[in-house]
Formats: sequence, structure tokens, C-alpha cells
Amino acid sequence: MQSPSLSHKDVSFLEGRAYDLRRKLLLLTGKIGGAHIGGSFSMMDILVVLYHRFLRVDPQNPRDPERDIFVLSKGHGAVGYCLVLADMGFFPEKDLDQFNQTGSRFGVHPDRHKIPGVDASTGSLGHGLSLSVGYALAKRHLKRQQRVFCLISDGELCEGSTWEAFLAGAHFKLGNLYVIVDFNKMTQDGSLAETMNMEPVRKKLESFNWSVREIDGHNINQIVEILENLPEPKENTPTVILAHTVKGKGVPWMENTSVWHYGGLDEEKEKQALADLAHYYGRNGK
Ligand SMILES: Cc1ncc(C[n+]2csc(CCOP(=O)(O)OP(=O)(O)O)c2C)c(N)n1
Repeated sequence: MQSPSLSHKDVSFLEGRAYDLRRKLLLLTGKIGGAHIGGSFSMMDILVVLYHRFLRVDPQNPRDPERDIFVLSKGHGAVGYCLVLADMGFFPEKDLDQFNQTGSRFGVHPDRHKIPGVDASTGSLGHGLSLSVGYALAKRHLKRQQRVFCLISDGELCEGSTWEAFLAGAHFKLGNLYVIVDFNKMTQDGSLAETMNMEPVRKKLESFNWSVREIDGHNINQIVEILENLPEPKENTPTVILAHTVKGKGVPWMENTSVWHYGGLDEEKEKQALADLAHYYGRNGK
């Protein structure tokens, strides 16, 4: 279904950004020797829509006290996240040539003290949601209407601290807290079902008194629609969106496998990946 506020031109713009950023990530991977491709590709469409249409952030004033907060709890997705931040103008894209290189401000995980636009230093899985609860409590205490978004991986559902934070979010009635689960059903070592079966995830979250919604996390229309219809921050129930995604989305041989959780690309593989991505987007190599 097409969101009423979204024209075909808007959809093709957003899809274009997602394609371009996936492409840049493949090129960067070749350049720097390796990167977390799988989990960056699974969350890419969500990040593009969030940043281009919803988050109230100002690349010229990254610490604007009136901004919405975004916490990438799955910090290993930093390479994809930083490409989105560069695309938004938080820093020059060229700087990312130093990603994860010795002495660079861009480590494999994001550092809020070094990267403009990053609100939380993450990478040790299972902590971003607790940080977000703190942010949401603080905004409420200050009577500010900003929203706090937190993107977690499904692997983080295996962390006890994540569930403590879900408990706290409901207990403190944090309607200004919106969690998106990048639900790609894959971890670093295999499927989530094999690693730690978390089903039924929806029922578990509902029993923690969160409002639960589900979308296809690669469908631009669905992402826009769900974000457009979020409850107001003044409400009493926090929201969690289960975004069904595919690890490695866009390059068929990287999809649904933990092999491409982190990987490098030689010249031949890079060429193949770029061609397959272009084919997926119907771009014929452009
Ligand atoms: C506390 C902690 N334990 C282990 C790791 C190492 N690690 C990095 S990514 C990952 C799991 C990847 O799966 P998931 O979290 O579902 O991420 P996604 O599939 O979205 O990339 C692990 C275990 C870590 N970063 N933090």
C-alpha cells in the first residue's frame, strides 16, 4: 500500500539512496579490507527512511538540544550507519576512506565523541536500549517533545540487559521511545533459531506491555507508513517495530547467511557484488 504522503518520486528517491549507499559500502569494503556488510544491508532501508524523512536532526548542528535522538544499538553496523550520516552531510564521505584504519576516528564501532551525528557509543551488544531508556527519561523529565529511536539487532534479544530495558521502558511509560528490531533472523554464527530461539518474539514483547507493530523492513512504503503513524511522545506506551529484514539484502549470495556478517571483497568479488546489486535494483550496472 502506498502511503498517502509518499509520491512515486519520493519512493524512487529513497530507493535510489538505499541503492547508492549499498553500492558505496561494497566499494568501501574493497578499499578498507573488510566490513560488516550483512547487518548493514539488512538495516539500510530503515536508516535511509528514518534519516531522510523522520528524524529531526541538523547536520550543521549535530548536538542541537532540540534534536531527536537515534541510538544504533547494533554498533557493528557502524559502516552502514556512517555512510548514511555522511550522505546526510554530517561529515565528508571522503573521511570514510579511513574507516577502521589505525588512528582513524571511525572505529569498527561508532564513538559519539568522535563522529558528528552519533548519539551513543555502542558495539558491545545489549546496551543501546538501556541508553535509550535513559535518554527518553531525561527528555520526559525536561518536558521536551523529542523522540528517541533505538535500532537493535535480533541477536540483542539474547541479551538479558535488553529485556531489563524493555521492562524499564514500560514501567516508566516511555511513549517517547521507539525501538526498531532489525529482525533478520541471523546472527554472527548462524540462524537466531539455532543460536537462541527467541520465538514468539511478538508475544514476549506484548507481555512486557509494549505496543508491537510489524513491517517488511525493506518495503519503503511500509517503513514510511509505520513511522508516520507512530504514537505521540506524550503517550504512555513505548512502541517496538519488528522489521522483518534479510541479512545481506541486495546481493543474493550474501543474503540470509552469516558468512557475510563480516567480510572482505577482492576485485573479482567486488565486481560481482556490484553487478548483482545493480541487477537487484534493475540498474543494469549503473
Ligand atoms: C556483548 C557482545 N558479545 C559479542 C559481540 C560480538 N558480535 C558482534 S556482532 C554479533 C552478532 C550478530 O548478530 P546480530 O546481533 O543479530 O546482528 P545483525 O545480524 O543484525 O548484524 C556478535 C555476537 C559483541 N559485539 N558484543
